[in-house]
Amino acid sequence: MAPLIANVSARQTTNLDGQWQAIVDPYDVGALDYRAQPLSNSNAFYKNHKPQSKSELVEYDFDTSGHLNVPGDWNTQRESLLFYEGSVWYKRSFDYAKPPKKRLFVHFGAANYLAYAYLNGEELGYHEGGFTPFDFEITDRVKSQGNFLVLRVNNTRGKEQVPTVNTDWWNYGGITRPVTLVEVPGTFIQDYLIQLERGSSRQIKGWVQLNGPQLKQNVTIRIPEAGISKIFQSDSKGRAEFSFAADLMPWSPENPKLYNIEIAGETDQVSDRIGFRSIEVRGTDLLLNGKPIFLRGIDIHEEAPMRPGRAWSEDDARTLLGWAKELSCNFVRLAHYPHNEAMLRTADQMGIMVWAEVPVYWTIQWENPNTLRNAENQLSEMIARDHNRAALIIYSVANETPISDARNRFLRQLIQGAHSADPTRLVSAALEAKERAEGKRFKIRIDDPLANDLDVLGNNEYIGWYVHTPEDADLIDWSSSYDKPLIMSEFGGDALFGYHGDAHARWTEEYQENLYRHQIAMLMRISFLRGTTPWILKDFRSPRRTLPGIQDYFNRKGLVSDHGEKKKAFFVLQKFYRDLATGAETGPALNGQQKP
Ligand code: GCB
Repeated sequence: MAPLIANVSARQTTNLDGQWQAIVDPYDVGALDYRAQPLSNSNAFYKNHKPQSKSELVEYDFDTSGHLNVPGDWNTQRESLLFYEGSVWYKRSFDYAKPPKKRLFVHFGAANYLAYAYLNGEELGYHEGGFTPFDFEITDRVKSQGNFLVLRVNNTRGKEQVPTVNTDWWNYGGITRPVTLVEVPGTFIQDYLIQLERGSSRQIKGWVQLNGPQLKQNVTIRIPEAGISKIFQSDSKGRAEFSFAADLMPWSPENPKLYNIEIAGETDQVSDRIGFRSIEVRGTDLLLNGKPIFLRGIDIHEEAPMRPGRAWSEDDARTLLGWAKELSCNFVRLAHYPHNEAMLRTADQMGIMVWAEVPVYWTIQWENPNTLRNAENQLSEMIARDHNRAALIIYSVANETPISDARNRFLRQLIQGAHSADPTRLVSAALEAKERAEGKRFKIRIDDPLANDLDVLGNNEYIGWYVHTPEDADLIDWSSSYDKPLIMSEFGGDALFGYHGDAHARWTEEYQENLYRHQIAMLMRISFLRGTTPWILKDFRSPRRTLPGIQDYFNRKGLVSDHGEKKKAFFVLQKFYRDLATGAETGPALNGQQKP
């Protein structure tokens, strides 16, 4: 696999989206023979072999096997594939007149979960992980006419994987994000980090990484609007590190200012839209551009807003983040895996801060070194893609993971990895706290050895749904063993849109509404709380949720139904967030600090 090319949309690209030929192959007969040995003869589907005579036996044919849309999950494109877990072979042909000195890459936004790539009957490589981009160099393999690109995508769940076999979301398979051919010069700008130095409001610090034979070059960074033009030299590894002062208008939710940035080497140039802001922790406070903030957030799964299936487009991002804006959010938690790049870029433009997460979810194989390598790789691919987005303030390394030495070791590696790949951002994880009864009240204490290593604490709780009644929230007191800010990263309960009853009838909008009211009152009593992301913006598909007539394989904790209808609790949260935003609600915890 080639190193990831940053900011693909700003390059010279050819889009390969659209209808791809597809063969559904539940037994992997296109990859393995009847002794389960890898195939490399004409029986291998990636050879796209055609019978050479009327007697030749060939048992597959892309041309007559039907099509699937790319990008798109396969589950919602054919009824027979809704629950499908296995392999699908995708094929697409293209011509490409590559100028002699240029290099060509094929870039996949994401394919869930394993992807095996082939061009013109030859293997290109393999990628593991369903939510991060990958690319292969095809400079020496591409022909001016008649190329065929084949991708076998397999979404079979495995214990050793990240995520593992057990989750609470749909295992959408397929090429779920765009596919592009990217043409670059022989030596090109592969990646760059241009952000404010941690803790500073005027020092830009970062690096540019070149790739190719001519690694020592002059590299210029220009910010025309700010009158900045700086020249640096890359070293023999193609890396130019820099630091310079700049007087820039800070990016914030109120004013999501983005600058045109031009990065030019001697052989290549690329431009981007980048915002500059600082994000820090001081005691239990979160400081955005030096001022205390409260994160008015919501959790989001990467599901399309108005149609079934995975979201991937800018339109999807605008609708989902538009609902968050309507709630008066300034923050979203993109659960439980890296979402598509359009979400991050749209959040940058709309002024919504982002928590981005890797799918280290529940109980994965903490002792397995391959599982750790895989998680580290997914984390670094996510960081590489998004590390220039001002909106992105927090990386989360885990969700609801049970405390053990092996888990602590595993997650510490990830925390360290995130800090060293990107020293500018904060690292968190969604933890779980234990409660104990004390007289008529209940005490919950944030106490997890991992908290020492995190910048910001996240905690998930389902008071009023899985435990206690909604009213019991009034009897709960929270404390923390750490002088750090807390984000209540999940709370909520299910309601079927349009299903009504009294406030104690499960699954009704009234139950959910009542739960939110008591939650909000409880949350406002937590002195170290600096953000909330209730679970969740929109109902989403989950194989765990079987109750007929209510769930029908949907988790119904959305504030918005899967058809985009707003439930009563939406308006409770909206009022709370509006009051916080205008200062009408301060709450004892916040000391009026949430403004501006
Ligand atoms: C959780 C998980 C989330 C689930 C949610 C639920 O704690 O983090 O992925 O979907 O609870 O609805 O139970």
